[in-house]
Amino acid sequence: MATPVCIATWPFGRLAAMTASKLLLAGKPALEAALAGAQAVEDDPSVNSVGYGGLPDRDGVVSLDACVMDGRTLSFGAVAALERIGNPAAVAKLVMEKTPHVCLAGRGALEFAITNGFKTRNLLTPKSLEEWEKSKPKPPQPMPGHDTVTVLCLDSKGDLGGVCSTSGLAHKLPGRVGDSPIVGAGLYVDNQGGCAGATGVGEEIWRILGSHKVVEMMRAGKSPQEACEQAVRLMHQVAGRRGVHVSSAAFLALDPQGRHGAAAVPGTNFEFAVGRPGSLQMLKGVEVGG
Ligand code: SD4
Repeated sequence: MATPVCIATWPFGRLAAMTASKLLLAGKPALEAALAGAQAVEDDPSVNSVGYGGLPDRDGVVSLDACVMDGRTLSFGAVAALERIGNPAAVAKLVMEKTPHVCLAGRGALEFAITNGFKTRNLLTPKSLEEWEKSKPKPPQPMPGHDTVTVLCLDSKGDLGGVCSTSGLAHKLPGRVGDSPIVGAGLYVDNQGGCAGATGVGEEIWRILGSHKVVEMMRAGKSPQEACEQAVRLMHQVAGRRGVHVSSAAFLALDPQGRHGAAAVPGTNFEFAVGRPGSLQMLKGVEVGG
């Protein structure tokens, strides 16, 4: 028997970790708990970067990215650029369970969701529309402190599961896909190494396949904290090769023993929630400079 743990990104990670922890304590599998945690955030209209109420792209359209991964079997499913469906992570789980594929995008993902009983809705809220109008001239960027929800869980059987869900960078080009639905980039989960997730500028996270890197470093013996810090250093180095600076990115990780870690690019101001039996803490990711 393992002691269940759930970690989740950003201040809204508290809601995700609370929701997931209840299920973990009731003996539910890690992936089911992580999905419920992510979904609680997707359904919250006050969160303007995930699910319903997410920030729209350049043309004012909300398009969502998500993936799920099961650490026991390494099964995963993803959806990218999914419009009009507020729970992309649940659709990603069905892609994993019901299709021979691992990722559906755009129109095909929408059709698959509708065929499987998901209801379409307008994902724009008056608040997300207003914020989009206010910030219009800016280039695509993460909204500070309000970003992707990544939920990583260890269940009482010792299995790991993870879910990642986002509306991506605000004002992104239509059709842009970030790191979040890309297994290895925004999320990676393997019972034998650990699990890791990311938030921030997806192009930089994807370039180094950040979440997979973190898991491989844990597999090789690094602690989750060391592995996250090393991934941030690598991201700085790689960005430096192109003469650019990473404005915002963070990794968080959980190993098979239930130890957690998190690290971020300075200025990200990354917070995450850690739920263990009887406790829910909000912690800051360690900032690692280039
Ligand atoms: C993306 N990584 O689409 C996501 C957005 C995010 O903090 O996490 N922002 O690039």
